Amino acid sequence: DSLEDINTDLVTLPRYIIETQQSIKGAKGDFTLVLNALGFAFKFISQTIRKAELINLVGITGNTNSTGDQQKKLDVLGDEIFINAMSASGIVKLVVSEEQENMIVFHNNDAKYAICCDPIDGSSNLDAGVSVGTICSIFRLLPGSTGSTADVLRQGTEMVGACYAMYGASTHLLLTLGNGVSGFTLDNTLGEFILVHPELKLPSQRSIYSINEGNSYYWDKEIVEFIETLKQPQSQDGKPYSARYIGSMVADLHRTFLYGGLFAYPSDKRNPHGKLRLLYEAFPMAMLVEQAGGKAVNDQGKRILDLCPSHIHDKSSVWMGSNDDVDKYLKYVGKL
Ligand code: AHM
Ligand code: MG
Repeated sequence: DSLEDINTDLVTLPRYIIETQQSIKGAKGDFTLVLNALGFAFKFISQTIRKAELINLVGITGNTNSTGDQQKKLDVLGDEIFINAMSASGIVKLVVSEEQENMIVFHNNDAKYAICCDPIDGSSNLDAGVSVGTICSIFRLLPGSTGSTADVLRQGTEMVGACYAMYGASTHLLLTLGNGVSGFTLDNTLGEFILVHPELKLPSQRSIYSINEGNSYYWDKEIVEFIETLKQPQSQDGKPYSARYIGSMVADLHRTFLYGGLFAYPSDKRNPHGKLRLLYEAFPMAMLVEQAGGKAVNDQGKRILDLCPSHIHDKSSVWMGSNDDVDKYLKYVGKL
């Protein structure tokens, strides 16, 4: 590139935070510190993943996490990086992590925020170099709270923000503070997330479905039949839907944000609430999807953000993505 082509007025994540501070639901200036800490954690995890194979971090540790999965070394590291960054921010009171059975409460006296996170989602893909990500929901503590599960066992509509970082060919960050979705890409040389999609909108329709069809033997008959209808030529263009399933929620949804389509993880006979966890998978993704103009519901057609977990690791079935494609499901099951 010639020097004239260089943009000398980049919107970095810290600049974006300062400039949008006013529009954040119920947030004061201290929100800046939360997002700075998140940005740092994402950069640190990103760099660690990129070095992993060379410094022998791949492979399993032999421990199991709260939901019984085998932990990878990187899962453990990602979790530590994340928790330390939140603690050091001074403004986060508690963290719920997929990798920790119990909520972690810090001694930060004036802290006002609760963060729920999956530090490295899709980690079963790590050794094959497939994209993984960190997913977070952000709550403000209840008035007078000194940090308890009540601060996060709330409806999804109570989140003040949500974001994910995807560690792919580049590191991408999608963030919502309840006022649309902004997309950033990490500039590795500057060490800064740069705003590249100021108002990201999810396309309203795209004939792509993303679901683990290997589970179909255990699905309800209605779900099997609905997916079959997607494989028939569609009225809009005479073509069937395409199947795309990476098996890494962040990567499957990142594609959905950019191209559109339907992502689902339904319940089945073995998993009555599906696989994905509400607080740090379904909620933050549902908020981002809705803020980008899409829809997010459970098997029964109930809006994900209206659900309320009773336990920090509760799960929910999900159907999310383009408005018209989610509506197609809702119509099929008689919920529209
Ligand atoms: P994880 O949090 O243990 O990594 O599991 C969540 C992941 C999601 O990223 C992905 O959508 C899903 O599990 C894939 O599950 P499956 O392999 O059953 O299709
Ligand atoms: Mg995970």
